[in-house]
Amino acid sequence: MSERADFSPAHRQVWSGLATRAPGAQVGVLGIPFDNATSYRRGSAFAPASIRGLTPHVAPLTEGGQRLSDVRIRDYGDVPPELNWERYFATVEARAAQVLRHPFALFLGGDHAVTIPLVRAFSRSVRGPFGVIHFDAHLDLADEFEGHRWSHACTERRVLELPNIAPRHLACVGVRSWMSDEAEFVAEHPEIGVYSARDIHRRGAVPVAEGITAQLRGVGAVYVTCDIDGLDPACAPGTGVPEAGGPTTRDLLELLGCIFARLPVRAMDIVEVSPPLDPTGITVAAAVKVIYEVLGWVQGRQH
Ligand SMILES: [Mn+2]
Repeated sequence: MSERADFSPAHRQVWSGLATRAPGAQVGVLGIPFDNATSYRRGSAFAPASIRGLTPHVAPLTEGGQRLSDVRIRDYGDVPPELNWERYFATVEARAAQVLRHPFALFLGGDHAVTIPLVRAFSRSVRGPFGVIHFDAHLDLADEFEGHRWSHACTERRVLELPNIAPRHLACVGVRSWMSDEAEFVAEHPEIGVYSARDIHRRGAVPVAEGITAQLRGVGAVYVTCDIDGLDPACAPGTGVPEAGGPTTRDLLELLGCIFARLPVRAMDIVEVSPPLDPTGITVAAAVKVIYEVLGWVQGRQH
């Protein structure tokens, strides 16, 4: 060991020193650096490296001062991108299945299309019906977008084709941008929960989260997909398709805190963080803040 390392605090490592290769880690992590499905500005392929790169500068404590001393993270690295989209998604699905053996799985996108193979793996890893909470400015319920059925605008439409999820167990949160075929689909499926950015602003994050937990009550497992463009661009400018008028990072933390306390969330992804579009780094910082609070909630479950 070098002298320099001796003077370096333990948390000056990736994941603040919480990473381990030993079996039995509570949290498995996988990066999916893929942004070929982005319809506008790219760059989310750089997100896993940027997110990990910030973690040595974060102390292993939550915002409430809880030490993350009991959480261990097994980081499986990234699924290296390749040009064959179908083969890539098959690889992502297979690698995700391994990560889903941990009590909690954290996936780092990538654009929102990566959620398609991730939720497919999730649907196979759970018994019985599961729910999805989709935090996003957009619904991602298009059947096809610009000729692609695996566009990042089609994510939840593909998810609803899986055998063990019903439209009534999908909650779209932070919504403030629609396409006409999405409006038609939601009109045909009024049991889909749509919680708009305006709902969060007017009613508050916790009452909205209580509505979501009531909607998903009874499902055995929940997957949370967190598109960073769900946040207001003031909080998260570094993303491909920004939409003004969104909730704050504070709102998101309050929402997720309530959801993790009340529902069996077994996996989460954070997608659409685009470091090249994030000159001050606040979008990556927002993602890391959310991740560390999630680690605190996952640790709290063991006790
Ligand atoms: Mn999305």
